Amino acid sequence: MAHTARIFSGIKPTGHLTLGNYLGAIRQWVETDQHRADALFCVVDLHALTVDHDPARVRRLSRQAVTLLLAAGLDPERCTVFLQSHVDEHTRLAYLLECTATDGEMRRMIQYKEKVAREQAAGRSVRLSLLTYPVLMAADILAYGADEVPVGDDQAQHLELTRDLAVRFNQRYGPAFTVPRAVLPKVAARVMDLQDPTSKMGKSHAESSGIVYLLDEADVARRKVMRAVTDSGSEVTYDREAQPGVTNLLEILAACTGRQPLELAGAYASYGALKRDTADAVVELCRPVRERHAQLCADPSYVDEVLRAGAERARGLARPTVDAAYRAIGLMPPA
Ligand code: AQP
Repeated sequence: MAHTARIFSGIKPTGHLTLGNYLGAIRQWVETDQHRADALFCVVDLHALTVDHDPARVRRLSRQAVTLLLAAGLDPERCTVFLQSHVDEHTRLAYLLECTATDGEMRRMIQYKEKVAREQAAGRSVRLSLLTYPVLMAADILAYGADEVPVGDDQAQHLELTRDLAVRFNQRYGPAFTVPRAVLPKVAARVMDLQDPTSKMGKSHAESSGIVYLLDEADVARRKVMRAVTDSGSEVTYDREAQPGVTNLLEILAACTGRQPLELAGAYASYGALKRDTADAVVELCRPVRERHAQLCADPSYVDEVLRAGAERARGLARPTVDAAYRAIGLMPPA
């Protein structure tokens, strides 16, 4: 019998979900992944605690993220949608993986270095969980025996670490884990900030004028795109080095319309027209998601039930794998 792929992917409730999250991840989950595989999609709330956070906001954003995933088209009849903190197996396994990873490899993580710099610049202390967070991410994936992990390219290094940990654990203690692989979206693997097109559009960034949130009103989203930073010169060329602003717009428009950025570059003679069409495309892309989100908010018990059923299924899948890893590493099972 053909093997059905198992897919795991997650999203952090560190801010309102963005166009980057949608084009780089959620859309592929909705359109492809939930139809072709046994897919688990997790709002990874524990990961939102690695930096300064407000408890009430994390709770609110967690519910909002789940609601938006359903609004975007994840179907709980087809896939498993759940909250990370509802399934204890993630943290249980993370400890075993902390005993597998080394201090040196954790400190080499690019995101860790970047975030340490950010926290220190803001005068905040660095939480230990910021260092160990990629191990928890590895546990998220390995607990489910996932073969594939759809991610944007910002997560590629963490995926490599997950693979290394799985291989190392299997070699030392016997075959406990499936070694997963990253699946990157073909276009819009990295949507950039509209005001700073050399950095990623990230939902946790404080400056929001270059970030389109999925729940932005149409006129707000339009204004953000129309005010996007473009580059010196006036020709529309697809060149990330020389024209990062224009290239970002071309990639967003391409991702929204299913066309190729290079082909679109040839179709525009001015930045203004490119911005207008990109703004229209973004507004039309987000509109149905926003409308469906409003409908779902009117029925919170539906979202609660999705989360309850999702956690139950996830627990059932993860527990045998994590129990087996506990035995393999040398821990005595309870009598
Ligand atoms: N700008 C982006 N372009 C393409 N894909 C993106 N993703 C995130 N941003 C972009 C993908 O969305 C999924 C969930 O992302 P996340 O919650 O892990 O990261 P975030 O939205 O970037 O949130 P933060 O808190 O702003 O992140 P950092 O940690 O960078 O501070 C992932 O598949 C991600 O690749």
